[in-house]
Amino acid sequence: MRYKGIIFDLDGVICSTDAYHCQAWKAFADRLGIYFDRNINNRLRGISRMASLEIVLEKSDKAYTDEEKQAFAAEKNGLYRQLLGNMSAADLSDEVRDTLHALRARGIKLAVGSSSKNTPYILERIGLGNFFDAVSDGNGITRSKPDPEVFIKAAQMLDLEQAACLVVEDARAGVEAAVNGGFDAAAIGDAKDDERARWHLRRFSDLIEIVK
Ligand code: B16
Ligand code: MG
Repeated sequence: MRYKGIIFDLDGVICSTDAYHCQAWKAFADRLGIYFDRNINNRLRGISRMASLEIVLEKSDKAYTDEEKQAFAAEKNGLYRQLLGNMSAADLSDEVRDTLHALRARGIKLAVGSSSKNTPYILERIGLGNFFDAVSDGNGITRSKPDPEVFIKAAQMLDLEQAACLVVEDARAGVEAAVNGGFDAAAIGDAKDDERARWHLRRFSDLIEIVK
């Protein structure tokens, strides 16, 4: 077996909450009259809430205090949580569910490695609250992707060396984090053409072929 463990990014890999992040940032930016588009949104993939806010505010000509920024981050998170509240097990695709079970059946340990502080809530909503062997997320790290901390912690929780784990990512910052940490990366979605990744997934189920 090529890999003993797989560490999955959450937003944009396991589920489509990346679209909800985008919707929430757009609503926030519109309220403040700040320009926001898809390219800006793609720069927010994988990075922390506060770092995302700084990028969104680049298009504003106003200077904001730290207190205002904390309130903005809370506002965006409130909008995002409202969208998450409508999620259910139906928001986990059959393809992702079947692939996860097939990987587990091969004896591969499975973990989440996400920058999101909402990870436990999202996993609960989509019916994966108790599924993963380890969950490393934004609540347990001090440095955001492209720092590899979140993935290194996940590998430690799985009791595996980095070289024995594959990281699956939709963010360029996440692919960079994986490579920085000594992991192989499988890129999907927005990051699928990132040349730093060892594998380029057309679809999530391609993982089954990779681990053979
Ligand atoms: P939160 P991932 C990341 O999750 C998102 O891609 C990124 O857009 C977001 O800013 C970050 O989580 C923090 O999320 O505000 O929920 O704590 O892609 O690493 O699973
Ligand atoms: Mg992601």
